[in-house]
Amino acid sequence: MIIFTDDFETGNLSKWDGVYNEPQMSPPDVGSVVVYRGNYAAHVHVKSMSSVYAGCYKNISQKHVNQRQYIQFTPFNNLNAGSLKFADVARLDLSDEIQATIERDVAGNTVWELQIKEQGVWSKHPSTIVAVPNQWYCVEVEAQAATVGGDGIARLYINGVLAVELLNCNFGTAPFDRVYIGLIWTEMQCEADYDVYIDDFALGDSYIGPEGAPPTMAKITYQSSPIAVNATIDGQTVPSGGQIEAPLNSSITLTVPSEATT
Ligand SMILES: [Ca+2]
Repeated sequence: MIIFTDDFETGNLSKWDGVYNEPQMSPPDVGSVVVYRGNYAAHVHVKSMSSVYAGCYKNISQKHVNQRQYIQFTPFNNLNAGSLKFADVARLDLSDEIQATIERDVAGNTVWELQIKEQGVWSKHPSTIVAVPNQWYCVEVEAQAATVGGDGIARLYINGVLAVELLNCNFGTAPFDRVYIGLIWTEMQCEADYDVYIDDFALGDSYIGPEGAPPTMAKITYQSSPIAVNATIDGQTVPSGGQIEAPLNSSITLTVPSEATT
């Protein structure tokens, strides 16, 4: 079941419970330059230094968490090997965390990875799926608290494919408290700043999966005879003809002229 979504079409981060940023970073924002779907996507401008972060969070109380989002990053030249963390399911005491990350060597070879913290102990679990810049990825993190201890579950899905699965995780039994998105953390010192974009976030308690290809156009057919109907798309009058073709997120209005109703 889907519990919360944000496609960022409000143009801001008002659906989230809070934003956070390391002092050298700007808070996350919402822009219209790079989007997966619609007109807006969330954005983090990442400073070139390591150990910086900026993002937003949603408070939850769930033992089984799926968080899905589309992520794209711009090219960057890392000067050391390390990971870049994009998404997190966590407890407020930070005893257990489940994160979608990329792992990069000094040559720039980059793979998607799952990182988990079990009772305070971190481990990295790289997949074989390559992560390249300037491309949207559907990234889903699944986390399940333990029921009796030692039977927690963590999974990473990339573009609908199970990339990493960890059973028998030593998570606690309490519900998870928060999901984070943005640039959670970076271990990499880079030559220059770069950017991370996020769109179509969904939070649920079971597998969510990709949305499919971004929608292009929707067609609406309407009857304009014997009574004339005026149609607008996003406030612009369109020629009458009985059919409107418009992007799915458009605001479409059909009105009957007042003289036609008498
Ligand atoms: Ca959007």
